[in-house]
Amino acid sequence: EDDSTGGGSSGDGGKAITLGFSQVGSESGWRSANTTSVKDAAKAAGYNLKFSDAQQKQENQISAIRSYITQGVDVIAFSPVVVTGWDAVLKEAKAKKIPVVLTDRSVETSDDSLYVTLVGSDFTDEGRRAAKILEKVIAKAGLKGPVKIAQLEGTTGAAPAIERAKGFKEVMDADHASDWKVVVSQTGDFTRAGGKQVMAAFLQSNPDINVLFAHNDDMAIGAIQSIEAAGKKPGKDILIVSIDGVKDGFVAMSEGKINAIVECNPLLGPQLMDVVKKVKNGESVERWIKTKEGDFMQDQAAAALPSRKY
Ligand code: GYE
Repeated sequence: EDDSTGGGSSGDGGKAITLGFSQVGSESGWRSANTTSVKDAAKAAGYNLKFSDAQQKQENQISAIRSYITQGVDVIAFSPVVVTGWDAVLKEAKAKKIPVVLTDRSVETSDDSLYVTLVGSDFTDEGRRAAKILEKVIAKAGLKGPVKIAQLEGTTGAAPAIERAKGFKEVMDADHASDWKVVVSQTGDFTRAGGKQVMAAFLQSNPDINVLFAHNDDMAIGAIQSIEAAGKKPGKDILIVSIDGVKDGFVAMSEGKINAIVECNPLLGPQLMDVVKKVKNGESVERWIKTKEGDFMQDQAAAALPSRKY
């Protein structure tokens, strides 16, 4: 899926910036909001945006980036589906002197000069925040005895999946080595269908789970369907903490089915367009431009819902 929009004037008399953007896919509510934000911000900035959706496949992203290199765009931005395997194509961009900006997700590379900056969240910290807010959720629910956690991981090999698990484990190992245990953990690929299916299997193999940590709201929402189908109450029999803070997550939270959400802001478009302009003009930018976000408990959900922007 490819499309190209804009191409008008840059508003300052110069030639419009052509930005090639390779999106991960459309796996979640977060992703849809992110795509809208990028498209709207590119339009507002007067850029010529070339956008492609990789449908969560790395090979599609690599070929989109290659085509942007061939077309000679001014700047390439992409949200890498997984962390590894980018060096070759990034070297091709560098050879053609096309700067690369990462958005949302990071890469692992042996050569730091292969990208200019990352605009996105601190996923390790989100994992820590999820564990911290789970402490509150457990205290509030008055859960006694061993905490048996099921973890629904994001896409295998993706930065947010790796780092959210890492941050969560860090707090767990430091403060809850004796009272918390992750009894099952598997990927649900950041999708509702994945969350639903994997949670159903978890409930079969480990019927005594009393906590779910989902790496995103969509998987939590899918899991809720399986929990209810198993005759249990989400948010009561199984306490749920997830990450993102999309509207449907807030709806589930206001219904009492999710206990807490760690926010991860997808509205990166305006910041990205800003950075792209600076990079195009040869200005220096920070290596990591972090997103600011908050944490929400269930009792804040109803009040926060109307003002949620995604
Ligand atoms: O949490 C999830 C999406 O990379 C931060 O990707 C993003 C994650 C987000 O599919 O919902």
